[in-house]
Amino acid sequence: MPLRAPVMSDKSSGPNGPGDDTSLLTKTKTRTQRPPLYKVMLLNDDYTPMEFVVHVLERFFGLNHAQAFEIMLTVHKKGLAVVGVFSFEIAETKVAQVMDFARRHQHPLQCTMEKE
Ligand code: TYC
Repeated sequence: MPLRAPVMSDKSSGPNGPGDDTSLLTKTKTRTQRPPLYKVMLLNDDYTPMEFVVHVLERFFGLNHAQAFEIMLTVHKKGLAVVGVFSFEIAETKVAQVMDFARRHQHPLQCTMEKE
């Protein structure tokens, strides 16, 4: 590469030496937006059989039997429990699936979602 003598337009080496570049730099901070998340909750009632709730948790929330039983018991004792956290569309689908499944089996089980 041919060498040339430094000139004034070389911003890194102006007449006052290197580092005198007064041009304004605009820094654009890019913040990654995370999608909002929604808690899906099961509510307790006095009529839905425990085994049915356990089955729902295994079938629609991918829990193993022990996890499903534990969450079912939490709902039974505390009145409700979060069974999963999802994007809006997935949460909506889970709620609809559970509500439809419960209705078809004539159980009053309620499933709701809430922004985290
Ligand atoms: N409370 C119900 C019963 O005693 C069991 C139950 C658990 C119902 C969880 C709903 O989301 C529920 N049979």
